[in-house]
Amino acid sequence: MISPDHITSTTCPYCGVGCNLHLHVKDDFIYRVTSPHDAVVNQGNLCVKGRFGYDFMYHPDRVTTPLIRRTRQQPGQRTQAFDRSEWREASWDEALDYVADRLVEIYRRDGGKAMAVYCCAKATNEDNYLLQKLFRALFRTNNVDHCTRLCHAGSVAALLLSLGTTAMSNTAAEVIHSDCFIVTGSNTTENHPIIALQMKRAVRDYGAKLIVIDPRRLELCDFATLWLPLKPGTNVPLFTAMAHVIVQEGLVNREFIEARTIGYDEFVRSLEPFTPAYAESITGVDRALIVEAARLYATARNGAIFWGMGISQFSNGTAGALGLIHLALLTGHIGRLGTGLNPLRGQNNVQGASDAGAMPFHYPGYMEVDKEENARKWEMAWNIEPGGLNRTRGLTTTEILSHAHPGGVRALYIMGENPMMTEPNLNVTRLHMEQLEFLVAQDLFINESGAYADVFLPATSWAEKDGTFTNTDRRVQRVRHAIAPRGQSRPDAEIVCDLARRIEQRLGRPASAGWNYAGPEEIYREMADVVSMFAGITYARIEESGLQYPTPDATHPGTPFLFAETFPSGRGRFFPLEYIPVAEEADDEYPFILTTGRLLEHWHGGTMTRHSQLNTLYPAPMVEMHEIDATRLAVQTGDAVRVTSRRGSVVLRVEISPKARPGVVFIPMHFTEAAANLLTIDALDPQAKIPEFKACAVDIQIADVADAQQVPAVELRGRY
Ligand SMILES: Nc1nc2c(c(=O)[nH]1)N[C@H]1C(S)=C(S)[C@@H](COP(=O)(O)OP(=O)(O)OC[C@H]3O[C@@H](n4cnc5c(=O)[nH]c(N)nc54)[C@H](O)[C@@H]3O)O[C@H]1N2
Ligand SMILES: Nc1nc2c(c(=O)[nH]1)N[C@H]1C(S)=C(S)[C@@H](COP(=O)(O)OP(=O)(O)OC[C@H]3O[C@@H](n4cnc5c(=O)[nH]c(N)nc54)[C@H](O)[C@@H]3O)O[C@H]1N2
Ligand code: SF4
Ligand SMILES: [Mo]
Repeated sequence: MISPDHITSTTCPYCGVGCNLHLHVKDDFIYRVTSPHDAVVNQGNLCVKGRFGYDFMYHPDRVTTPLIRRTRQQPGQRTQAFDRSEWREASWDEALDYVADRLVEIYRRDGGKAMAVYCCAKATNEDNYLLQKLFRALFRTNNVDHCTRLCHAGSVAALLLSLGTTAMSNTAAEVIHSDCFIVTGSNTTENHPIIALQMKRAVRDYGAKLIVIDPRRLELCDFATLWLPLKPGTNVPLFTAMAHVIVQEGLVNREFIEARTIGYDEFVRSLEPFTPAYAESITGVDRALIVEAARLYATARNGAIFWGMGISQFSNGTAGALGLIHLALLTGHIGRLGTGLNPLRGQNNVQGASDAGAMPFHYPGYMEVDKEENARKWEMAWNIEPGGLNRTRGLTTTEILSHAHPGGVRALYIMGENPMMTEPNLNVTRLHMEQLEFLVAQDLFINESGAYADVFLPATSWAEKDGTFTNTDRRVQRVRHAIAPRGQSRPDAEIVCDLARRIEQRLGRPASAGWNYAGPEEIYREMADVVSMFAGITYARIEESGLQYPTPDATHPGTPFLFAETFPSGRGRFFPLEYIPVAEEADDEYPFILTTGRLLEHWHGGTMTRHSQLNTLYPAPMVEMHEIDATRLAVQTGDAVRVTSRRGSVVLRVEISPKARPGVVFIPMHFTEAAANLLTIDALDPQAKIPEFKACAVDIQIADVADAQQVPAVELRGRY
């Protein structure tokens, strides 16, 4: 038995659950991860990623020296370079001077509109706060965004429209206080495993009724009272038909509607066409099930709704989320323990990166960039002349790349994201990447996007730095370094400050005191001094366990659930909805609907998990399909097929799965050798600008022999 030199308490770097980890360290090496039984969020439970997925940081492919591409890339001819021989090692001074020179050259020539940055939902609040500050304060641009755009943007747009808020209203663990809860568009077992444990406990030990609304037969269906297997893209008619039933049967909470909402009468009129029969004809869900689900939720004492990407990742994603908000407003299932509107946030720190201003329309704390008083506050905090900050909304991630052309975005700085795996329609995304004049990647690995970069800046992983992450419950928790940085890698915040000082000097701006911090706590303080909901959060107070914002002052205990009295917008607003089908439906030429998403063992573009022992658990991509479709195609599990959409084509092996429904196939997004996003469509939700990752049309053919030889045979593990 090894005895550790020390055990460091920190927060998991994978998902938004935010489990507490104990990293056991011997000789500056993490050899084991555990979690204490009294951990507030996870009570000692961990999923396979938190427990075993940390070894990517030791992988030989990790880059720990600054690199510069040997040949200068020209716009229009930029190419991917994974081969180290195409890069040369550089000192930090040389690399940062080069980055500063080229960014300043482009900014001087083309102004702030040519500059853009992708922040990072894997990095800390402090890292993100500083990077958005750099681009806003020094380059006077709001072209600042991150993967939240590809994620809960539809939910955020809907919550802002209706309630004036963006985050989860309640704490996930409160699910044991719900007597009925809906899980929709969320494969919670694989993607928020510890919350799924709590949900199962709510059903098994506390007698709660679970309603699953999802096209796939997920593991949670084993625990559900009802499963509504809808056709992808039909959330709006389904939820609106539930509202129709709730109103028709007089199951509404009159008192709540009168006291706390607006627009009810007009909304009720709009419900008329959305009968359960009409919804059945569109969604494919039996009308009796729709009625039963509506009754079950509406008559609960405490009803809660949890949702995920199956709601927001549609060109009607905002409308889908509004459909859910309406159900809570009709029934008053919000503002109490065990109720609420709970969009499960995905990345470990997507909530925090959004809170810290890594968004094109908002400064930190969701302060709109186009409001004068907000701009003035940040000008004072950042020591900038009045009128200095840009007051126009910036471009979103999806727009930043589509604006990469002369006269548009010329320089892009990517801290820990991978658009060449995670944006839709990769063949077009690639053309945009090629058009950039200058690209910086700050990451642990040269991923599919970093391979296009001019300069690579090696960042440390979460286990080599200090700071905070904010989980899906709005809980700000500590991240602590357990081991020394590998090689020459440096924490993101340190890299950003070092670069900012160089840029400031080149721009001839007075050297502000703003880029010298004693440590991450001082960075957090700078933000919390302006953003009142974080004002009461200090590192001392979150030493043991995190605090849930809003925490307005030093004695405030934090806020487990929101909206007991009122909504930030005052009253919750109903919005009459229309059913707009997905951008691309199945037809004779492309007869299957493709939906994309995640697997328990892997993470997004795979940069972390495919460099981890987790990869051995699920080593190659598979397309999940129903037995009926497999019979029709005359294929069996393990056969290689070519899946083609109007935009691209991939070859991978079949998995006949009890989760699939006929006509709908599922491809995970994690595998570069069969990237799901070669197939997906870049249709966007008009309000949230989120892409339609969850539905497009594909054709499937048996792969020819040459193609089949390219894909390794896979041994199937027993999965749920
Ligand atoms: N293992 C693992 N965990 C993760 C991640 C990861 O990459 N790997 N990523 C994290 C991130 S950033 C996020 S955002 C979360 C995402 O977590 P989830 O939201 O659970 O993500 P997805 O796997 O994309 O699955 C969404 C579900 O939507 C369903 N769906 C598809 N179309 C529709 C529809 O029309 N209506 C409804 N109601 N449902 C539909 C799918 O069948 C699927 O079950 O996971 C987080 N956790
Ligand atoms: N088809 C399809 N596409 C999707 C989705 C889908 O469901 N289907 N889901 C979308 C969603 S919800 C999301 S959130 C996005 C995710 O999209 P991305 O954020 O682009 O994906 P990741 O693979 O998580 O990229 C994280 C990167 O950060 C690096 N990294 C990790 N830790 C650190 C750190 O501390 N510092 C720095 N500098 N880098 C670090 C990792 O090595 C990795 O390269 O994908 C979206 N794309
Ligand atoms: S549930 Fe999420 S936070 Fe918890 S161990 Fe798994 S990946 Fe980490
Ligand atoms: Mo996400």
